[in-house]
Amino acid sequence: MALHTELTPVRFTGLKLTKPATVAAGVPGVVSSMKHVLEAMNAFRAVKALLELNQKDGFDCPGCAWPDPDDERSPIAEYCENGAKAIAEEATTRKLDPAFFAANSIASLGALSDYEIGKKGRIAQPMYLAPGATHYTPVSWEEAYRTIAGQLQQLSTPDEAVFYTSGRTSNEAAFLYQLMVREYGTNNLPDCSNMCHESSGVALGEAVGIGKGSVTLEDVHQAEVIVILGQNPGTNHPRMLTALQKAKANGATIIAVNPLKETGLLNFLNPQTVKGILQVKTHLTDIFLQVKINGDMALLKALALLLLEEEEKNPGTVFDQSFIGNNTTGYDEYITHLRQHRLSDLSAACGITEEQLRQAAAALMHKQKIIACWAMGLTQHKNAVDTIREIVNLLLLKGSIGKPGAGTCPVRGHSNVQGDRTMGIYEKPANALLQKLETVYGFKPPYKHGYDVVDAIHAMHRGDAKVFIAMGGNFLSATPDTAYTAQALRNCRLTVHVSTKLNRSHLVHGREALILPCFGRSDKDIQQQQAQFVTCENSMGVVQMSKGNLHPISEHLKSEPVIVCEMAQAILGTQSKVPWQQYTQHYDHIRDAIEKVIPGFDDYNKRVRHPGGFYLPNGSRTGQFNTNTGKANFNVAPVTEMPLRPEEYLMMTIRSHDQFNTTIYGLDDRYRGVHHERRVIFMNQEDIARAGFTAGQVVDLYNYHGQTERVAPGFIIVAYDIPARCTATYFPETNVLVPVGTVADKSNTPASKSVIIQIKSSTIKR
Ligand SMILES: Nc1nc2c(c(=O)[nH]1)N[C@H]1C(S)=C(S)[C@@H](COP(=O)(O)OP(=O)(O)OC[C@H]3O[C@@H](n4cnc5c(=O)[nH]c(N)nc54)[C@H](O)[C@@H]3O)O[C@H]1N2
Ligand SMILES: Nc1nc2c(c(=O)[nH]1)N[C@H]1C(S)=C(S)[C@@H](COP(=O)(O)OP(=O)(O)OC[C@H]3O[C@@H](n4cnc5c(=O)[nH]c(N)nc54)[C@H](O)[C@@H]3O)O[C@H]1N2
Ligand SMILES: [Mo]
Repeated sequence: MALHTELTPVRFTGLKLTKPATVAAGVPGVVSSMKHVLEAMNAFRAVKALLELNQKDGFDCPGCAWPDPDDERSPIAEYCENGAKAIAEEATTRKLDPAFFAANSIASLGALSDYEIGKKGRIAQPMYLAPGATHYTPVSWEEAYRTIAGQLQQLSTPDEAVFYTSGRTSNEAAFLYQLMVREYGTNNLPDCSNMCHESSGVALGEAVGIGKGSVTLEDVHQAEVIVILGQNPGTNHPRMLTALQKAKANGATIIAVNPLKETGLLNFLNPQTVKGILQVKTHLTDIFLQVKINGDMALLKALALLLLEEEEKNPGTVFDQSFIGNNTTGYDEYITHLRQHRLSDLSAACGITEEQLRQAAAALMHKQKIIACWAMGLTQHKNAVDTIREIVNLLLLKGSIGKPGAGTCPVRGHSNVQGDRTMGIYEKPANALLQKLETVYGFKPPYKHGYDVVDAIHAMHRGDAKVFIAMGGNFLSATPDTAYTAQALRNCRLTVHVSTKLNRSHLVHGREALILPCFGRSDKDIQQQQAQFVTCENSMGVVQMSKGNLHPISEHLKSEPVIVCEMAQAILGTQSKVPWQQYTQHYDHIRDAIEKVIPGFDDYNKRVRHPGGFYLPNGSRTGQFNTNTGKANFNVAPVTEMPLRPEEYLMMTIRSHDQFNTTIYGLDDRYRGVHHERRVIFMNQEDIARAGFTAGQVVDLYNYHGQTERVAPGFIIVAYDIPARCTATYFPETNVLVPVGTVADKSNTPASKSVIIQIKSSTIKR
């Protein structure tokens, strides 16, 4: 059994359990965030950063993509506990200088946990790892660019290089990056979206003609019913709770669908209001449906079936027949399909009683302003695209899209993941974008589609891709099948990371490796004596400016746009048709270029300077469905169940309250009552007894997909309120178990929420 402890060290930190919390945020949230901030920097820098966070003339939170209020923003605290932690992590004054890298070998750093690695500090100058070397050494920016250009020029085709992007990259940097990559000659532009909301993008594109959500924040406030599926907003989008609170005040009903009774879905104490501080809590969820993992398809069909029953009894009272007739296709086929189902079967398949299903259907029955919100609990399954289309089916039956207070709300992850796509970071670009690049710049971009994340891992593993360049992120730890991905990266001739913080992808590297340190959101960016800002697009399609205000921790850092321009000049040389030099002088030039290439950015420089920014056009918001049929499309798809053998369980890999993806802020998961330990597996009490285990016991986790044994050793069993045969562990510790070969149909997203595992007692001691 290969343990790969350099990929995830196995060490227990001292588990303490408390009762799961029933109220989110409030004063404990404020205390927790201040603790993290003050550990990382002095109070002056902390106050300076937090005062500017998410203000109209400040910087965009590097945490999640939840939108800022269009109208009034709280002058002191337009952020959440986890946004403050994100800032603490980024704006830390600890730095990794050459002495640090001289004193710490790759092997010794690899033995640290992700939490320990992250706490080391910001990378302070470009670093190089020579072939066979054990330590990174300092390198000049020029030498680093020459190494990259040299390796890229030696490839037999540009398609042997892969250019990854994580979702913090600004619009400006993302636009330049795809421009460089396409002029170089490939569409190998995988991004974190491939592991995140790709299933939503595909489903919504097919169903309503745009891969983004349709609602605005004001719609959420006005909704009559909000259905939240597969999402844990209390931890991952805490400011969404404020919007839900407003909706509740306006009379909304909230239905939550989740295998876990997540605290943030239950009650909320808003720390930014007097009421919150005085402990007056808002009860959020009215109907809680504790679904089995991936039971959502059956659940959604059950709701549709119940609505159909009532519509047939009293025609025209439940479905919006005029909307359906005028704006949709495929209604008859869908209804015929729906009739083939029995409520009792659907109820068994999703694990929700018929009574509860009827209660939820009744809440939807005579309402039109319905919003569905979802995140990774839906997107990371084999049938994710069909499940999301089933959500749209339900909204279409009710005519609940393209009107105020109603529509689709896929809640995005990284703060600019949506903007990066808008800028053309996509392995399958539309021809229209490529033609535009050709007319504006006069080079011929490649039309052949490139690798997404999973394809890129396979290509590097086979040796078909030889150079890996990442604009942010932590590819090794974020991707599935960690041992397989590690081999893929190790097969490369060169791996390059443009990064703020040290992470495991720097330690599992190609023959040569480079780390290029860049500014984060909070850093002040001055070019040619002028303060620059960048722009980001949030989850609801609002483009805003973001301007850092903190003094960078090292004079060797560069901004992402400048790094791309300089790298492009080194790679493409004087042949390039792009005025890279000009783009580094003032970012307005980049935005002028974006305006010429990307639709919806007219008067970009002017409109983005307007406080609060501007909304991008969105057909599904206004009821114009730019699909293949010109209408919104119903979809017919079956309920699929994953058969489990008696010794097998389904595992979802989720986030704790103290992490941002692979960045581990702390070791607590306060709301779920788990403290000071991440190597835990949440199990149903009866499953524990049936398997002959006890809570607190240490077990090893196995996956056997495709005849490969994958093992994650050393996890402590925590008895938890979770449906039978369902388990949960934290990402990224269990990514070793996620088979690279189990992906969502059509979107190719790793099925990180439905991993089939076996659980065996371990020889490892607590
Ligand atoms: N603080 C913080 N904020 C973040 C992040 C972070 O790591 N930390 N990450 C950012 C990113 S990139 C993203 S994509 C988002 C992620 O935001 P979420 O999607 O909320 O994150 P996960 O922890 O993956 O949570 C998935 C939720 O879905 C539930 N779930 C799992 N499987 C199923 C299922 O089959 N059906 C249903 N109905 N529910 C299921 C889980 O119980 C859990 O509540 O958050 C963003 N914001
Ligand atoms: N098993 C499992 N796997 C998952 C998921 C899951 O739910 N379960 N979720 C998936 C999802 S939704 C996502 S989005 C991916 C995330 O995948 P990634 O986006 O690749 O991972 P992150 O952990 O967000 O990346 C963190 C690193 O980004 C760098 N960084 C931070 N800020 C900046 C910046 O401003 N500029 C630059 N250049 N670098 C910066 C730092 O060096 C930091 O170490 O993971 C996916 N993987
Ligand atoms: Mo994400």
